Amino acid sequence: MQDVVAKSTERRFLKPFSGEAINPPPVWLMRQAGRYLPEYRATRKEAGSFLDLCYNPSLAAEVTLQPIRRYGFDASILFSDILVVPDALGQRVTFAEGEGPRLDPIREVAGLARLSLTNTGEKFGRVCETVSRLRQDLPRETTLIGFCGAPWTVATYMVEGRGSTDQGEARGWAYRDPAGFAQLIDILTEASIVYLTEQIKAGADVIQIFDSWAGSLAENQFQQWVVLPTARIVNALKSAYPHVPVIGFPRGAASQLAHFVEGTNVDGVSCDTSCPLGVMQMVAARGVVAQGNLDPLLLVAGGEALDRRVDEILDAMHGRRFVFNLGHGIVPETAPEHVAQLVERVRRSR
Ligand code: 1CP
Repeated sequence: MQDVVAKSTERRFLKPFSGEAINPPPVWLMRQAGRYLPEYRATRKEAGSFLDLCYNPSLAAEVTLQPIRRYGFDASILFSDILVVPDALGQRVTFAEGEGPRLDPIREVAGLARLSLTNTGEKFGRVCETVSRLRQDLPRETTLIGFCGAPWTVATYMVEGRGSTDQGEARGWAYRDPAGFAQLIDILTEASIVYLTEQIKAGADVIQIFDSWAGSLAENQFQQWVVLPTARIVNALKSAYPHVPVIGFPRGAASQLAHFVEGTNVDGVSCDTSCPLGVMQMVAARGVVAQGNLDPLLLVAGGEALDRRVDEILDAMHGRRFVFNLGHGIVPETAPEHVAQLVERVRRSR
């Protein structure tokens, strides 16, 4: 036990979460494993479909480690996808090449009969096997982040059957039949608690909850479908694992961040690109770690524009509880050298 504590205190990533602002700040990037890396594209080919890759512990661990080998990030995020949860619950998910996810949509309560938490064991087990391998294979100073999608965002894919621009079908169901929609959110909340608990048991040091479509909701709907289910997940994890930090990512909801922080009990908030640096400072002043928020397109552009914005973010967050990251995931067009430029710039800051 003492050894475990000694190891974890060496991890720089965890310092802002224990109240210690460090310079340079810890750095990792959302979608740091992915198509911008040639070695990812090679492994992806070998794996077959995208979900085959997510469920193959040896290959999923390999693609998780690729960006760590190249850049030595302070944190590594499990390679998987938020849509593993509906897939494991029994709603078949496919990824059409170049087209994103496809699901057979569930648009009313009767469709929920297709889902069952008791069937998730095998698929969750394969993902957790990846987590255990990673905890063995990662350098000991690298923090391992486990994750899931937030119930609201996962529900939008289950209801729409694909990615959408306005999440209209899900918002419509929530207005038309709030009690029925709440059943779907409850199933996802329960499944997320089980899934994240297993990831922590397998070796995840930190959890991030991705709510990519949180920004499409009205204030009262945000409270009901984002804040309350997230709070349930966070509090369930905290009652069993109080030392495991949980980061929320309510993308597009900068104007509701104070409310999100207060209502969910998260230890950190990942901030999207449109979130003002002043709001990130406010988050940090409340004793919560702010993470973010460089525009992923600046990482495509590179050059001086990239350096200038990295410096602005570092200056604004200097001496505060902060983790350097993007405002959203790395896009496939990104040159790997620009990622190296970014990491070096952050690491050389004082
Ligand atoms: O190989 C490929 O071409 C597949 C591309 C890809 C990758 C690399 C998808 C399909 N998922 C992932 C990995 C992934 N997804 C990770 C791995 C860890 C890392 O960050 O390196 C994570 C955390 C996710 C989370 C995820 N999946 C989110 C939340 C974050 C976000 O991007 O907003 C969402 C919304 C998804 C759904 C999804 N999976 C894949 C795609 C293309 C999408 C988006 C579909 C859409 O709405 O357009």
